[in-house]
Amino acid sequence: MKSLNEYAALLDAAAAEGREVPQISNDRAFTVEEGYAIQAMSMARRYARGEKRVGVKMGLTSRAKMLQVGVDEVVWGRLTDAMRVEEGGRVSLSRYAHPRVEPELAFLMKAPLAGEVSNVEAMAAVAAIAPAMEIIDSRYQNFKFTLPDVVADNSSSSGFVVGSWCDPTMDFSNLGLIMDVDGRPVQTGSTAAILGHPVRSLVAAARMLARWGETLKPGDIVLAGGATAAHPLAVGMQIRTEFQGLGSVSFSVGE
Ligand code: OOG
Ligand code: MG
Repeated sequence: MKSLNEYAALLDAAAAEGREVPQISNDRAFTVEEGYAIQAMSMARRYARGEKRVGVKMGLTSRAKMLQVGVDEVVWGRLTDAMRVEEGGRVSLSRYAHPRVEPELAFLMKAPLAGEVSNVEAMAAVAAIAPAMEIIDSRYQNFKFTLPDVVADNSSSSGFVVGSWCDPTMDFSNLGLIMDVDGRPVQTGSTAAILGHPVRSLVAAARMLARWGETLKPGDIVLAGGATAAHPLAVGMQIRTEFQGLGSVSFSVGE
């Protein structure tokens, strides 16, 4: 049986090289708490290589996402500068194992936020919101995992692209969205799919991070979680998501 730190090293190397590893849960039983401990150790390796934490991602905040991966608990992970994809930019498929893309709403923080907070307190700490997409790439074979597995794997985080920042005082509780590939819609939905209102994902972030001694800081980006099921990426695709009232965000996929 490997130590938690050995699993962290394994997942970190798999993420860096874009390849698959067996599920930890095939090897041994472990708890969600141990999953977060592995995540922290694996991310510490990235920070040691010079990557900077730029925010966090929430995951499994919509029913569509929970059903797609068969895990029904909200999770979180860390975002680094190396995961950032330029708006309208191109990603290289060879960097990933089996990437998927999903429409997300992004928050930009202007004040610290931690612990038990109300929706109103959470929004008071938000500078802006933006249309966004996340590229998820589970490091596990066949994109299959248990709750502790996915938590250990930084909740499948791999890349994210954020569109133009918008006024957060608008009502973003139920904005329609369409994600298309080469001009054809592949997913449609609403921001209401995110826990009924995306602000609840931010409230959950503040609470969940605090358990691990982390806080949201000014300048942090928070991804609220996929509003629809994720779509597999392939070379040559042009991906674009349009959010009602927020504009659009796009990127393309190269070799
Ligand atoms: C787990 C990460 C979930 C989301 O937005 O729901 C996630 C996965 O689906 O691999 O990022
Ligand atoms: Mg996501």
